[in-house]
Order: sequence, then C-alpha cells, then structure tokens
Amino acid sequence: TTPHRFAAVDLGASSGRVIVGEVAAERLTLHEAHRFPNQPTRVLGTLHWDILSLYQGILNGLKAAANSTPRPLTSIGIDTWAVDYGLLAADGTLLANPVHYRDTRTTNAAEKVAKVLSPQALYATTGIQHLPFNTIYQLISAQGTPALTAAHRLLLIPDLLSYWLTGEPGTELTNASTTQLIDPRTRDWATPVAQALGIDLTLFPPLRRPGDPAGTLRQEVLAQTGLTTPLPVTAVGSHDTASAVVGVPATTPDFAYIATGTWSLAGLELDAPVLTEASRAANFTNELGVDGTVRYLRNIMGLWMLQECVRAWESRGTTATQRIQATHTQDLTALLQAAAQATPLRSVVDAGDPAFIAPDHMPDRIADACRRTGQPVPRTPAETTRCVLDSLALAHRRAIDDAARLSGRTVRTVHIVGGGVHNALLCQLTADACGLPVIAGPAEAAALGNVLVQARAAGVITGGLSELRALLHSTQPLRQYEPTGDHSAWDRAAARLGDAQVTRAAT
Ligand code: LFR
Repeated sequence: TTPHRFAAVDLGASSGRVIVGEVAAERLTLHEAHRFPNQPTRVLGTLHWDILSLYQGILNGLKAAANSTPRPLTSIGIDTWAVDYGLLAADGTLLANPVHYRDTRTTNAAEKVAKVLSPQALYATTGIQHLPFNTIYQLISAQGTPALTAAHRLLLIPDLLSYWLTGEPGTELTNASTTQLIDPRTRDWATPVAQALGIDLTLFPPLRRPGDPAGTLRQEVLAQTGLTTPLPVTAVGSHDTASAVVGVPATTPDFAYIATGTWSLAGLELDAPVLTEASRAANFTNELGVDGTVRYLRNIMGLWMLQECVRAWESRGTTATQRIQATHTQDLTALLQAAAQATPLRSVVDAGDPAFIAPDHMPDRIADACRRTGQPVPRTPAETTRCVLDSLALAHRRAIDDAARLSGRTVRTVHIVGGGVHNALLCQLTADACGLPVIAGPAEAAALGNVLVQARAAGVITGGLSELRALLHSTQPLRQYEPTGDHSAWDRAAARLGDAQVTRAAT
C-alpha cells in the first residue's frame, strides 16, 4: 500500500522543526522538511517567545513538506512546550507577545496563590507539581495587566499556532493539564480552583482530545505554503512531552521513561493519577496523556544546564584549554569525551532545583551549589560537564525510584527518548545510576508520537498505545545500555545531596 504522509510540527525550546512522517501498516519513516531556530527575546526586561518568527518557520516548513514530493499530506499536527499562552482580542488579534516560562515574573505568585488555596488543596484537585511557571502562576502575575484585562480568549502555544493555521480555536487536553486548572480524575476543568483564584475559565475555548479534528488550513495558508485544499489539522498530544511519551518504543508495561532535551521528564505512564500528600511532597506531577493515560513524572533541569554552560563558555573565552574544549559547538563531542575521562561523581548538584531555571551564569551557579554542599568545585568545562551529567543521571534515578514507590509499580527497563539519546555518556550514566538497562531512542520521539496519533485518527493504523509502540519498536533504531560500575557510589553521591533535596520538596 502507498504510505500516507503526515506533517508533525514540533517546537522545542531551542529549535522548531517540521517533520514528515510516512506511515503504512508495517512502515514508519521520518524526513525532516525544515528546522529553524527558536530565539527568545528580552524586551523591556521581559523574556518573550518570538511567536511570529516561529509561525513563519512553520509556514516555511509546510512549504518545504509540500515541495518535497508530489504526494499530498493527509494531515498536520502540532506539539510544543507547555504552560505558555497568547491572549487574543475579540477580533482574534494577538494582544501581546507570549511570555517565556523562564521569565521571572512569577517569582512571588506561589505565595499569592497559597493565600487563597493551600498547596495541599491545590495538589489534591489538580495533581500538578509545583513549578514556578505553571499557567496559574503566570495568570496570577498577569492579573490587572492591560492585556489580560482586555483578553477575550486565551490560547496555549500549540492551540494558538493551530488557530492561525485554521481559524478554529480549541484547547487541547494534554497541554491544558499543565495549566494546573484541570482535574485529572474528571479530565475536565477544575472550576473551583479557577473560581478561588479569580481565573476566568471562559477565556479557554472548548477542550479537544488528541485525535480530534482541529479545522482545515485557511485559504491564506494554502497560498503561503503551496499546499492543496482541503488539508486538516488534527489535535495530537499537543504538549511535546505527551507526544514524546507516545513515542516511547516500550514492549512491556514495566517501563519508566525519560523524555530528554532541554528538560528531562522522568517517570511512569499510569492509568489513574496519584494525588497523595506523599506524592505532592515529592513534587510529582500528573499530567494528562494520550488515550486516557497519566504522565506521572518529575521535571529535572535536563540538558539546559549544559547548553547554558556552553553558552557561557563561548561568550567568556577563558583559558586556552577551556576554549579548546568548549568554544565551537562541534567540540561538544570533544567536551563529552573529556567529561567521560573526568573523575566520576566528584561533585553533584540537585538537578531538580528551580534555582537552575532562569538563564545566565550557569557555570557559576553550579560552582556555588557544589560549594554550598561542601563538595569540590569543578574547575574546567570537562569537570563541569561531568558534574552536570552525573547530576542528571542521579536525578533520573531518584525520579524513577520515587515514581515507582509512590505509585506502587515495579520498573525493569528505562527508556530514554528525545535529544539526550545522542548523548551516549548520559545514557550510560543513567543506566549505571538506575542499575537498570536503558533503551535509548528514538531521538525524535515527540514528532513520532505526533505522527502516530494523526495516522490513527486518519484510520491508516489502528490500535492502542501498545500497538503504536510496537510499530516504533520494529521500525526505529534503538540502542541498549547495560548498567556498569559500582552501584554504591551512586548511593553515596545521593547522600551528599540528601538533606538539601528533602528540604526543598517539603516547602
Ligand atoms: C518540555 C516541556 C516540559 C514542560 C516544559 C515547560 O519541552 O514541555 O514538559 O514542563 O517544557 O513548558
């Protein structure tokens, strides 16, 4: 049979891509049609997404996808990072440039929220981990601003881009759960939470579920891209992490996953949320997944820490050795090789600490954290890189252990998907830290999950998540890492951070 072609728009924090997936009964291949940078811009002290440039990147990507072969696309799906949004006037005009979740405007929002709703009550209803940038904190911080006051409608980032393509507003459920305004038991709005906080839920257009239709391309877009009418947009797991977890090639139920990239999202797929006080204290989230699932996970800083270090080294031009190791991005390979030779577990930091969320001065912040916990301060880029990767592996292990304990499940395999798949040292250290086999791949899990949900909605493939995953397993290249080394070294490293981590989780 002739394969169907689907365009997956997948926007990450540092780049966006339009990827074409070809799907037939036993076949699944990806081609990258277009990749473009995502460059946040600070204006008058506020960090913004450059949303029009991202939209133009999508149009260029769709054009490239249309030109790449004469065979038509069957549909388009969009996934991006979570929590952020655009505000629209009644006529659909975007009222302000969306603010980046790493902006510090939400610094005092949790206190304000706690005055009306205790963290315990908020968690018991929404099951969402405390992250300073959750949409409720952004909305509380924006209360009284001209844009929010004038807003007629709020669209989460993938819904905003989809609206521009089709003219049809909607709120996709997996991403909506990250607003902290959804009750994971009913999978519908947590109206009492919104009311208590004075958040107007009528700003959100009706909920859509992954697989639901999301309109067809407007005439303007057809003209801009050279695509032919009528081309539908299908709602997918529009939160990139939801799509990435669909893209985990698991073949048994006893798996944990780590979706890696700017963040590491480490945890389990569950059928029902865990809303216990122990789960709240451990800062686990119950985001909603595709097909009625729950993503029970913790956010870990991820490769952001390394990206920010490299950016700092590139702009600083320190000693000659450091330059050799870090100035050119092609030297990332050299840097990782040097890190692999550095002393293991010499110093570790808490990669779950929100102190690492904001941009700038990352090597100094890592050095400070080592100093505070009485550990040697990394001196070179290689040592700092090793510290970051050891710390990530340790945080991966802790999240997976905690998730298993808090949900009463057993984990026998760890799947790593996303950009971190290319980082063999991180994969090996994670296997070592967890004491479990790691299966790494695919790197483009979010795009694959996006494509698979579209293909199923179009009737090209059938089945539940396990059938979709079986197709991934049989078509995508995967690499396995077995645990090595002295496991107790990881216990000792964890003990060095123990107290700091417990204190943070309890607040
Ligand atoms: C990953 C991700 C995470 C979310 C963070 C902020 O790209 O979507 O799941 O917590 O970005 O939106």
